[in-house]
Amino acid sequence: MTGQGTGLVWFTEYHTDGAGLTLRVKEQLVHRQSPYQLIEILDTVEYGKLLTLDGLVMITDRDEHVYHEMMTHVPMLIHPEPKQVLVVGGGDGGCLREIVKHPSVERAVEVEIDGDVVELCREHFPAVASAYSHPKVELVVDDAIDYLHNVRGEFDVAIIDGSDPVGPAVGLFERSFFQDIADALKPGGIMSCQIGSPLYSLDRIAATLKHWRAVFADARAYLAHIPTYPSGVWALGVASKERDGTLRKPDRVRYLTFAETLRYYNLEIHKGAFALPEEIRRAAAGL
Ligand code: SPD
Repeated sequence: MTGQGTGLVWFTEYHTDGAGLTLRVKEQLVHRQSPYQLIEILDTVEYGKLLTLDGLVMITDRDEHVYHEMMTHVPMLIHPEPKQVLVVGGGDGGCLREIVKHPSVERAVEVEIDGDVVELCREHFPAVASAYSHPKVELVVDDAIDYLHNVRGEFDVAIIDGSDPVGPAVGLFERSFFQDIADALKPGGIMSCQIGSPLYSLDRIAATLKHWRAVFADARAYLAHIPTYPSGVWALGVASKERDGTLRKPDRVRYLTFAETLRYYNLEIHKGAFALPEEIRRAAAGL
């Protein structure tokens, strides 16, 4: 944080040597070095509470719903009947909150490496972390790379909600990890994953989709507008174990059971999110 001497305190996440996002801070609530990363929670003037890991924005009160609804409902409504769901990372609990809205879900397992993130989010973001007390949710505090070694054909949907590829999340962008995810999925299984900024990380988007195509039968990128993430537009993606018209249309009937709880996702957004600007489409297609 900077500017203490001026009476105004600001947080900046630097996106490149010449650009960043700056938010005015009311109060620092948490500054904790866990065994894995620096966890900070700040109360900001414009975006409410902000969670950062190693100085990178993870969630804010104001726009976390966009990310969590798009990471969750896109794969969950593509799959015909998701019962067993895996979340990798996601220690704030936002994806779990969205997953348990689906009546078909029998069990949602979250594997998060850093128990301190979960503990602090339960205290400071209770509305985001609300599903940790849900009876269908199991929290495993472990390295997902180790956890997945013994998991075969268990899950219908896997949501990879890691941080950016620095620190403990580096391994979550490697091909071998995606192979482990594919192995952990049942036939017909669907994965979603956050990829990066199309403006700053187009190469990473291309490389990630290439890994997915080597491991899954089908893969597509989509976009969401997340104001506090670098460049404000974020690339996510889905991959499928089958090439059967998968990554097919969302299930309208199931969507209607929780539509009134949503603030960003709807069926038009689902369809439109896969319409990619030309250079992103080419990168995602490996052209
Ligand atoms: N640079 C932002 C990438 C953040 C991805 N994960 C956010 C965690 C929210 N549950």
